[in-house]
Amino acid sequence: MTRTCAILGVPVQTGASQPGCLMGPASFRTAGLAKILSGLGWEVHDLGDLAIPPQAPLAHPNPAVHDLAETRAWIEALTPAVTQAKAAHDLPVFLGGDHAMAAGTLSGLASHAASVGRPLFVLWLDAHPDLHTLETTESGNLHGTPMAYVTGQPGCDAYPPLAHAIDPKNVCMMGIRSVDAAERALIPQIGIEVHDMRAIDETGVLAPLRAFLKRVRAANGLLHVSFDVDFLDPEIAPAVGTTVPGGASFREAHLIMEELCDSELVTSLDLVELNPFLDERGRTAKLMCDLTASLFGRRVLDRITRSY
Ligand code: 6HN
Ligand code: MN
Ligand code: MN
Ligand code: MN
Repeated sequence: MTRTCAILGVPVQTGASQPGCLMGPASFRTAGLAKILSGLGWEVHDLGDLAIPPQAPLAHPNPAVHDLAETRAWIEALTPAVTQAKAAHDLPVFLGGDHAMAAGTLSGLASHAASVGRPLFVLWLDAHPDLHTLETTESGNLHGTPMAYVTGQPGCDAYPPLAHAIDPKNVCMMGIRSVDAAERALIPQIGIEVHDMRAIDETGVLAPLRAFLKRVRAANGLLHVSFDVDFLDPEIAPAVGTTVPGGASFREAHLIMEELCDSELVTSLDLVELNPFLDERGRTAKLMCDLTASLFGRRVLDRITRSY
């Protein structure tokens, strides 16, 4: 049976400090994402771009917070759109847009998971844990807050009420290498599994990934992958506003996507933080498309049988 994939553009950029992520969905489309996925045998439905109406400013007791009304509106627009896109397609892909998008995609996916009675797991590929609340963020850039919101942390009540929180124990982070003090304190407190770059240097990506996938399979979980461009080393992926040196290599990233493909566990995907204004002749957009192709079944040789 042909598997179906939806593509939904989410041109949010107000969660970041500098403009440009607005052009993310257009850059992915220009790089030929839909054609690449249909070439791999998927039935692709491009749902176009989501939009929000212009917003009146909304103040927050934390004076650093900016563009709160926009992020709220994106969450409100995304939650039902994502629930619907997931109900109708095997593997929807959400094209950011900055990572504030994940506050809405994960809230929508958590609702879908609750409606089908399965737990939602999240693989978070990022240099950052994005675990700030609206009270702890010092930059005020709300792309640093989605993980705190969707796991139901106090301090996010200026966002829309969350119908279904995600269990932090169902979240696995890889690639982390820039953590602020408030986030550092929260990680052990809520029990998120974090593999920082030092851990990945020690173990490689496969051992922790396979252990996580085993947990997802045992729980019959849905698996969402949230892929922030800054997970990758800036030498290979310059088109992102929050570069941190020492990121995942070309092969580490492809190996994760290939292993995810073989597992057949992934049920949705975010591609976020691509800032085409900072790209070099589209190379970051093309790399992100190639990585997505690995997740959707592109391979060098015919599939070998693997037993989990
Ligand atoms: N991202 N922790 C920093 C901040 O400003 O709160 C960086 C956030 C980066 C956000 O990776 O999507
Ligand atoms: Mn469709
Ligand atoms: Mn992020
Ligand atoms: Mn990041």
